Amino acid sequence: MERKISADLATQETLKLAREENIQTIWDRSALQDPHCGFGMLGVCCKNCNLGPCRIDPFGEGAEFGACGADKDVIAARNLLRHTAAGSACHSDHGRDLTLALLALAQGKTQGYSIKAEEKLKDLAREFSVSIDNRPLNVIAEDLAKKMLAEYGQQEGELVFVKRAPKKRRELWRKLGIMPRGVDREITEALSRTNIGVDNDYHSLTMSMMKTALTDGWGGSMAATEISDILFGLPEPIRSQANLGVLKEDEVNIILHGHVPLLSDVVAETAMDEKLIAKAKAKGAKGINIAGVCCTANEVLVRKGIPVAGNFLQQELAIITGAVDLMIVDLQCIMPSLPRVASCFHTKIVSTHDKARFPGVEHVEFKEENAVDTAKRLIESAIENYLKRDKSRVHIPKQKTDMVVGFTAEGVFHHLGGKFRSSYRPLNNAIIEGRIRGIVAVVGCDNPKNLSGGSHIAMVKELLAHDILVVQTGCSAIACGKAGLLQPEAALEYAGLGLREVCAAVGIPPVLHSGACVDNSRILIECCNILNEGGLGEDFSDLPVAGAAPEWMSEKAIAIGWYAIASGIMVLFGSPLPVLGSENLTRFLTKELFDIVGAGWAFEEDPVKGAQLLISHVNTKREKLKLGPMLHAPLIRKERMAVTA
Ligand code: SF4
Ligand code: MSK
Repeated sequence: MERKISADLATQETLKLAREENIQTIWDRSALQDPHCGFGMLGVCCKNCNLGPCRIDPFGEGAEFGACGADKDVIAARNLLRHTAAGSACHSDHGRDLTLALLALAQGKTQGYSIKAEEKLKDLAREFSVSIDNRPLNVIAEDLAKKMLAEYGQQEGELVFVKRAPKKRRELWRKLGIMPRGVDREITEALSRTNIGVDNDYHSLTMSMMKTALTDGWGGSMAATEISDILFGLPEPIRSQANLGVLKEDEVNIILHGHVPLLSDVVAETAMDEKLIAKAKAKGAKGINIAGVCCTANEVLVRKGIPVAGNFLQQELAIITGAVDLMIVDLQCIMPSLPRVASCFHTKIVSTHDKARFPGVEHVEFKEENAVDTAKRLIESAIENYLKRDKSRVHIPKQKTDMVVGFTAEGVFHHLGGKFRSSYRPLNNAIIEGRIRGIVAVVGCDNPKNLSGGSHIAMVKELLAHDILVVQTGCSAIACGKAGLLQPEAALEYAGLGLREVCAAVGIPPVLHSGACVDNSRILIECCNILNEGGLGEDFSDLPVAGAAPEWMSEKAIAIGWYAIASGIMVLFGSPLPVLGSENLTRFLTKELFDIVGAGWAFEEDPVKGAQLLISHVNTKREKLKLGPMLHAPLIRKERMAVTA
């Protein structure tokens, strides 16, 4: 299979350098896996017990059943449920870390943290039935954090955030038996179901996927977003830049990589300390440059405007520039290869989270009670390491693109509603009147099996041409940021006339960057707000909206996809879930689920064709809502794909 390299010039250039220097990257390792295991891709291998491993012949010529008697439907469904549980656990643990930090802050056990969004804390407290009357903020925060933590282990009842969902949807979840009780409760049950000889029906296994993932979207991820806003501030539109070109030849470069903003936010703040800057200058650097990779990047980007060095696929490339003095990692999406790549340069890698360790890598345990001291220590070690940088090996690509980011559910009220009319009405009206066709969330990872970021760009451009407002999170947002789609001017070049008018009127980009992967929960809230505003139906499944992850790779993406679908929002993946070995499960996920929850999966590798499927889905929803025709014909795009093979 011919491997496709990114459309991004900085990636191409640095990859060329890596190959000249014989440094292996994800593209090389991925190619070495070709052809990927067919059984794994089809989802029909199982190693859930020691009777196996077993595999089912998808062509019906070999084994039809595993040793225990499991058929391909059960095996594929059990595997997918395990992926869903792992993805949900990852996001939910992220939310738990943030909640524990809020508790520690409330109890006076942190350094460098404060309540940055007082009103949001109070709103959340009310939602969790925590009294706020004349009580100090820290007492409110303590009670709130304890209640939120208790909910993780709740055995009966319903998650509090679920009350935000439309009544009709909640009733459906109850009727289907997929209303989530507690985060840990459902994840444990999911894993229990997948043990040998427990749940042997792909239908009920699928229902468990949705129930488990709902604990992510309406539980752990939503908690992560809300508490991040409380601790670090509500994002607001802010200018910044993306791509490897944000690294600086004459400054100490520190990369923040991972997901949980607990340390990264403090590092970004601490790096502005005049004494530390003076220390860097004393070593010959002009300053301290902080940049991010992956979703930690998105967290500090949308709140502080810290530039992004790259998305998932660029983490090794950042080191290969030879200009990174320190890479601080926490957890999730951190390639195990990083220490090997770093060993070719002076770059120091420091792990900071107890759950994410690397052999041979210095571990500086991060604790909230000494966050600032830890940040200082790390920055000082980067300054020391700057002296070891071999200037002759520094090769920073020049590419960096301006962007405007930081659009939240609350922000949409402000921007699309206008300064003096905080309301979703103008947004709803733009959809109803046919200026905006609908809204699609294009999110998720970048993947060398696809077009390495290019699929996001091609899909988003096609959607924009059809007057679809695009909301983004994660590495997808970074890919589009690098391509210049997160600038207000992008509306003039890529958006259809209706969307262009709306963007020009309020001065927003046609693609709204909403944050990190956990912030897909913001998109759920935006959908709630659109429904509450009225005129576009009563349930998520009525809305002209959809979700897509053209280059998904993480189990977290599966969990996100599932909670969107369980909520009634159709999701398209650029490569199929590993279920195609089971015709029954595939049909259930891609067809029959639409009749059960009003949404299901679609798979399409070609990003433009994928966009067309999404557009057609949005059109169907518009017809069902009896909305009038669009005011303008779609934009005819000269180029379909700005992607090289
Ligand atoms: Fe094989 Fe069944 Fe054991 Fe899976 S659970 S490894 S299919 S015997
Ligand atoms: S970092 S989960 S590669 S979006 Fe959130 Fe990017 Fe996917 Fe990780």
